[in-house]
Order: sequence, then C-alpha cells, then structure tokens
Amino acid sequence: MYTQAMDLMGKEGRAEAPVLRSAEELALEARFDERIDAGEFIEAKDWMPEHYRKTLLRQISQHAHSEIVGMLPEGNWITRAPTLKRKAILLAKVQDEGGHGLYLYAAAETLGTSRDQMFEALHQGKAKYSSIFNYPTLSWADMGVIGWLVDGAAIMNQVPICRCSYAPYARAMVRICREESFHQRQGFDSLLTMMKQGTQAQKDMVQDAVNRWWWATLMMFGPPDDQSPNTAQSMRWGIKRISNDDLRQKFVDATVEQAQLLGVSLPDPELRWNEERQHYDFGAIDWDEFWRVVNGDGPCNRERLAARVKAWEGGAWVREAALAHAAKHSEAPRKQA
Ligand code: BYC
Repeated sequence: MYTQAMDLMGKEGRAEAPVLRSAEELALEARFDERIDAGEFIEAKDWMPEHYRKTLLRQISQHAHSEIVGMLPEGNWITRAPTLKRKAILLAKVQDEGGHGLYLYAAAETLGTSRDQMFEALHQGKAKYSSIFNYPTLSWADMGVIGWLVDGAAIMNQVPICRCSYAPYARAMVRICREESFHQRQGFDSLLTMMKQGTQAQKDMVQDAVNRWWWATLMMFGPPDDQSPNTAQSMRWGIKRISNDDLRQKFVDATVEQAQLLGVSLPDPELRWNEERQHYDFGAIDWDEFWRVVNGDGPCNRERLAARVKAWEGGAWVREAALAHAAKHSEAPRKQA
C-alpha cells in the first residue's frame, strides 16, 4: 500500500540525497504530468510537485528582480533626456518596468513566498537578476539601444512565456509583452532618428552603443543548452517553451535586418547568412564574462545592488506609515460598532 519511489532530483534539479515519496504523491504527480501533457494550465490552488513550485519561484522572482533592477540603468538618463518628448517616453518606460516587477512579484507570491522574503534574497545577493543590467549606460544612445536590443531580446524570450503552464505567470506575461513591444519600438525609433537625421557625432554614438551592448544582449538568453541545468526539466513542464540557444538564434535572425535598416553594423566579423541552415551564423560568446557577471563581478553589480538596498532602506518609513494607516482603518469599524 505504501510503495515508495526514489526521487533523485533535488530542489534545484541537481542530484541530491534521495527523497522518498508515497504512492499517493506518485499518483498526484502522474495526474499532474497528464495535465501538462494535455496542455492544461496549472492554477495556484492546484496540486503541483515541489520541484515545479521551486523552479517557478526561482524563475519568476529572478524575472521580477530583473525588472526593478532594470529601472536603474535607464533611470540614470531621465534628467538628461535631450527633449521633452524623449523624457516623457523614458519616464513612462521606466515606470512600466516597475509595474512589470509588481505583477511578477504578485505571481511569485501565489507560490507561497512573500515579497519581503524575495527582496531579502535580492538584497543579500542570494537571488539572481538578468546579467544585462550590470553594464553601465554611458551615452544617450544607450537608451535607444536598450529599447531596441535589450527589450527586443526580452520580448523574444517572454512571448513564449505567455504560454507557460503556470497560469498566474502566463497571465502576467501577456500584459508585460504588450508593453515591452512599445519599449522596443520607442528604442528603434529613437535610434532611427539619430541615424537618419543626426550629426556624424550622433551616428558614431549610436554605433558605439551597439558595439558595447550586442554581446551582452546575446548573453541574456542564458548559457548554451548543453550547459543549462534547468532547461530540460523546465521544457518538460512547459515553463520554458523554447530553449536558450533557439531563442538566441531567433533573436539574431530578426535583428540583423533591423540593423541594416538603421544603418549600423553589428560587432561580429563571423556574422553571416548560412543558406543551408537558413539562419545567421554568429561568433563565439564569451561565456567566462557571462559567468563573471552572473556571479557578482560585472562592471556595475555592486552599484546596482547598493542602489536597491538604499531604496529599500529609504522607503522604510513609507511602509511603516502604510501599515499604520491600514491598521487604523481596519480598527475603525469596530470602534464605531
Ligand atoms: N542573467 O539553466 P539556465 C527586461 C542563470 S527584464 C543572470 O538556462 P533557466 C527589462 C539561471 O538563473 C528581462 N542569470 O536557467 C527590464 C541559472 O541560475 P539558477 C529578464 C542567468 O532559468 C528593464 C543559471 O544561470 N527576463 O526585459 O532555465 C528594462 C543556469 O541557466 C542568466 C527574464 O528574467 C542571465 N542572463 O533559463 C529593460 C525572463 N541566464 O537560477 C528590459 C525569465 C541564465 O539555477 N527567465 N542565468 O541559480 C527566463 O526565461 C530564464 O530564467 C532564463 C534562464 C532564460 C533567463
């Protein structure tokens, strides 16, 4: 009656001490797998394997942290935008990123971890966020390039997540992707204006920004598939729909033509169309640099984390005031009664 099975996959998907599971749990898991295979969505109240819950929590909280840390490099340029129109667009975009973070923290909270716990993990350097936000924004052209390349890569990665098997994450992604599409287009438009109507100095500034952001953008999609410990299981569960390498290839294929339209070159001498593969070939990515940045040693890791911790500490009085206000209101009806 109490047959037990060995589960050798630990919470992070890596081999750990065997976990013993009851027959009841195995039956629940078999039913869960059937639902995934049938393309059904999983809701927060539904039974799910612990490893599925932890994998989602890891990805969604990292995604949320990426959105709010991602406000910092662009936020640096709000006061220096060249025109009122560009300032209004940039303000709206940075505000959107904050909103995306909030939808995503809310989706992650449905998995049983509080927002405060997620913030604590970020502030202690235990939680990851996208490597791309550890690079500096050195010129106004970086704003256009972040929109065009970084948001472009984000859309490529995030559209498939709208079909993620976990419904609260999928629902959040639908709205986020609509806004990301505006972000990408405003970046392209800003660069096109500089490339078609700008001075030679402005055109050079755009090319310099493209040269600095291109490789870091390709790294956003994560390590190559054969070095990605999470991809196989996440694809099995319908959390990820397309692998890191396939998304990276789709992004390169789509971006080369956009670069031609803009009149900028991409900094890769090995980039060329491969008739046989019907895809662009591209040069080797510096994965040592990627891991250095992911592990905390990129150009701006310390600065970004310090800015988030400062914002958290500086906002303590707002949280306290909001809680005091809420407590006062929840007491009010009782006093009246
Ligand atoms: N940076 O097994 P893998 C935005 C980690 S924000 C840092 O392939 P997975 C925007 C990975 O977490 C867009 N770490 O993992 C905002 C794992 O470590 P752990 C952000 C990375 O999860 C403001 C390890 O490497 N988008 O658009 O299957 C302004 C092995 O990787 C990175 C998202 O967050 C990286 N680039 O796949 C402008 C999308 N790549 O967790 C724009 C949601 C990998 O085992 N996330 N790692 O310690 C995903 O789609 C997936 O999590 C990833 C990685 C494709 C990123």
